[in-house]
Amino acid sequence: MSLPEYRLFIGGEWVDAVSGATFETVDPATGAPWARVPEAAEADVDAAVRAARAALADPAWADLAPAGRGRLLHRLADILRRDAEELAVLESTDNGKLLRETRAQCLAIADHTDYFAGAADKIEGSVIPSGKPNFLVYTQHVPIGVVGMLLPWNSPLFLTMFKLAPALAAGCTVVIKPSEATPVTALELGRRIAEAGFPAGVANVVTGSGPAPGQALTAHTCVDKISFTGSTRTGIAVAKSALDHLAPTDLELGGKSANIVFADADLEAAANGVVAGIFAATGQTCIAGSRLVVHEDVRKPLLERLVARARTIKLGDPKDPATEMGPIATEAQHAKIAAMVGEAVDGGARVLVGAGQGVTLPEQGRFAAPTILVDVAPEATIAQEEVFGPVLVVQPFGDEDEAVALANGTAYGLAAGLWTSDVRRAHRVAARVRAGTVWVNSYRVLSYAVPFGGFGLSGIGRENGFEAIRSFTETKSIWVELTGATRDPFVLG
Ligand code: TXE
Repeated sequence: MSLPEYRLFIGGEWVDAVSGATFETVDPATGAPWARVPEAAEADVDAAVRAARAALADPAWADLAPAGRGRLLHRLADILRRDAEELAVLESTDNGKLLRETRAQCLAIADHTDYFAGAADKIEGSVIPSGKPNFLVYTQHVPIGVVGMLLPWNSPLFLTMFKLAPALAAGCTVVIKPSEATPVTALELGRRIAEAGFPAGVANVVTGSGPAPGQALTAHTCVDKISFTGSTRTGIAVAKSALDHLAPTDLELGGKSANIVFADADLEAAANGVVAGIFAATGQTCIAGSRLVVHEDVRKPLLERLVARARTIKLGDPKDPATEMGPIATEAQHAKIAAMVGEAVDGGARVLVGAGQGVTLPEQGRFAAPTILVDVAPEATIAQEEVFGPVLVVQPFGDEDEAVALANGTAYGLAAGLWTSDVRRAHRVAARVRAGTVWVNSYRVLSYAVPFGGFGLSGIGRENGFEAIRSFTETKSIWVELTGATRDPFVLG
């Protein structure tokens, strides 16, 4: 059977890679290839960047009023809402995520796009009392220019929209490079961007495997800003490459987030939140609550609940509505999870629940078992480094200071959950935890309106909310002399 074939989206046209090369993308639930996409190389990336550069100066985009950009984005939101089911199925096929989650995400991206559509004509500057009485000084926030966007495979469309909607609202033009593991939905998004009526070249999509196309994008001197989501290691390489031509880089990277459960917590709710944090999306999320920091007094009853729930999680076909955990998206990720768990066990960790210990894996497809590890030293790799899989490390504590020290005891700082019925403790600990997002008595909730990003190795910059639009602009200060007076030309005014 021939696979559906896609082409690159460059300058409003659908084109093959210059080399003519293609690669197959695989459905992780079956292990079978299911679509064929172009293998872009440097020449294709260069063509996409040039198209974005040309679109930036094209009056059809450059002279479009901000409200006009908003109207195009609203149109795109309507199209995304109309096609949410179709996109959700494609997304689930490409990365193995549960259809019920991709469905929610595909509806969420439409709302996300509407939010930024509404913001497009509200990017206000200010009038500055400059201290120079004969000058009127005001600022404008102008589009930063061409934005290179590099995306991972775990929530391809959802994470693309975190970048794309605010960048277009700000008036930028973009080149999107999806992960080689999940290239299809970015190209499908390109089709819908064209349908919405965005001028040619405003958004371009290039697909390719390996680091080369991403490297070509970050190194391109006509790219004015890079926005990256992915691993910390690649993020650092991307930022260094962009720095060579001084393109600012926003990085949304990994995490080793803690769910902190105090003795006064509602244990039923906390157990549910811990499950959401580590087993939802098969643990393949940057915000995974991969460490359970739990008070000694409630350790036993909470772990009993978690082990019982982990044993009954239904693994299987991500498109089956009964499935709770789908497969692991890539072969490399599958191997990484197994290696990290193996190393932890060799180092003395005890498996409370895991593969062959209360969990049977489906015979077909790339699956990983919900796994809970105890007796792990805080400095062990499994307690310090992102697994990006369904692996929870348990870290008991005796008092609040110890809880905060454990929670803050990694180089990351993306998210944290606090579980307590004491409102004073909730605010006190929320203030002390070094994380970009802190949920109190909840976990894994995001909104287009709420800034999202990390401290430390979890990244640089914030996505979502109005801050996201600002990050795609440069501030320009305009000085207007009001009196006609001449000044001493040899003295700074
Ligand atoms: O990500 P990469 P990978 C973590 C997770 C996972 C690990 C590896 O721990 O095990 O990353 O996943 C492009 N210059 N996260 O290899 O390498 C690449 O093609 C420019 C956490 O998939 O970070 C892809 O489009 N670009 C994360 C994107 O960068 C390069 C989500 C991300 O790839 C490049 C995913 C280079 N040198 C994985 N090399 C999260 N925090 O959400 C690769 N790319």
